[in-house]
Amino acid sequence: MRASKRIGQAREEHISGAETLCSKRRISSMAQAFVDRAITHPRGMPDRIVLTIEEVTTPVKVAPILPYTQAVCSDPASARSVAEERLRSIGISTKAIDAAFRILTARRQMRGAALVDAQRGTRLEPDRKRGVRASRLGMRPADCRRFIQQLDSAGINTDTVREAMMLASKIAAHPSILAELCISDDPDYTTGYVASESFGYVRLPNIKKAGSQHGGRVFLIRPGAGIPDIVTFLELTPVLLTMRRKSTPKNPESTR
Ligand code: PML
Repeated sequence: MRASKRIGQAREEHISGAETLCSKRRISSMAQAFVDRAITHPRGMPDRIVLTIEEVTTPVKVAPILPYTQAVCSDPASARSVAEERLRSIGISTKAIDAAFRILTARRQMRGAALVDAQRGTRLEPDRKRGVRASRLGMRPADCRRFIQQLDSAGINTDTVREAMMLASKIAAHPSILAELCISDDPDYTTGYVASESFGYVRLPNIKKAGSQHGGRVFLIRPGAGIPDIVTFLELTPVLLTMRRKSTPKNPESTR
């Protein structure tokens, strides 16, 4: 679902978006829930709601939801130093970390995510303007209830956190994506995260100052990995997220 509102003649403001994977039986109720969500969003009433329902014809992969922790950071500098420490701990180079922060704090708004070589810090996505969009992910209702309970008891059960954790978990499931760094592009949302299969989903409060327009997602890629395979996985491979963990961290030394 994508909901938006026209501003003037040429611009469209994004109001909300959501997606899921579900059985045929749940199509109507999911469609209703997404429309309800679009018309009650705090960003305002959309004037356009696009609902796309597509049959899944490729095999569905299963991946666990990453465990989460929350770092204590009082400002962007301390959030950055927590992220740097985590990324270095799995062998991401300083060059690549600096490149990721440069991309995420640049004035120009990114559309999709950037792919960055975890050693050289070079950009790898085929189309820099468009970036790469992680899509086609969902959760079974029973897992979803457990997920909500877990986040509820931590006081962080919001659409934003749920969706970010699901997205990060799909992304971390690809063997050549070593880590992700995210700063929300919502000017009022100042919590970001750094995530990987090795250290889980680490929330970074105050990673940007309220009112800042910058943000986006950077995926740090194992050197030499095949980019078309990664892009196909992110954009087209359906992944069902589960609450069960299998613990096989990627080799932390492998990018050195
Ligand atoms: C969280 O609070 O854990 C989510 C942080 C990132 C949100 C990114 C987004 O705006 O989608």
